[in-house]
Amino acid sequence: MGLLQLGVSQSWWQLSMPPKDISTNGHLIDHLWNYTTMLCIFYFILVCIGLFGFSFLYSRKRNKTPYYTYGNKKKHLLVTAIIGAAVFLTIDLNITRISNNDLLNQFWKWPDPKTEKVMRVEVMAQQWMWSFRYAGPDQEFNTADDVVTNNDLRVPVNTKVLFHLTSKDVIHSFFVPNVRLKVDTIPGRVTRVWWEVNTPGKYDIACAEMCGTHHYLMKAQLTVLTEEDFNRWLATSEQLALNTNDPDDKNLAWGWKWEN
Ligand SMILES: [Cu+2]
Repeated sequence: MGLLQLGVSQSWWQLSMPPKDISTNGHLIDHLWNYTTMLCIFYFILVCIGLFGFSFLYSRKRNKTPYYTYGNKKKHLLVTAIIGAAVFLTIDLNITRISNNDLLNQFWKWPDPKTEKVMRVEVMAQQWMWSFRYAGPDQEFNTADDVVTNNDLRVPVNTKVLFHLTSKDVIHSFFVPNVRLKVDTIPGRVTRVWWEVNTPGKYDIACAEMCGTHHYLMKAQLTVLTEEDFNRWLATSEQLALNTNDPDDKNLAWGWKWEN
């Protein structure tokens, strides 16, 4: 039924497009993607023109006497060097420059919970599910009042959310297509990622690292709520956590002390 609905409401062209970007920085990734794709298409067309153009120009029909060359004349070396430099400068070096700028100016500008409003979430990946942990009323992680959910991540809209992630078993990858973010979760190490999303709704979270038999089932749901709805949900969940969390339950204590 899902497929049928997709087929009816969306064209193949739409289906081949990336999902809706709901983040403040996603357009940077889209730009890099489009830039890379466009330049690859451009050079592909150039190669085709060369391949078919020269095949036509130097066909046996138009060249009765063969001409042999080793391509080592000054002219040949110059043309080769220019093409090589053009590809390197316009694709390789430029992609490096753009992505480096994006990292320095946006993605590595970590929000500081001490000086601005930041929602903090700890993420534990394991075969084959995602667990999320909120600090609870005491603002300390891995205490009895923590709100812990499985495969159910809820965040407020228009708020910076900072994630610290790790894994219980093998390497997984936290992937949220609508936010254009992907970060590995590694056993024994804490990785970080942050975002700010601007559109309430429900979105997919997937594992993007082949992590075992049920890798394909390792998905969670992201729910972006208005600040009001989020606060109401968090308050209810905190109350529930206070009433039901068992401080001696080892399975519940997978969190860690937050370090910036
Ligand atoms: Cu996984």
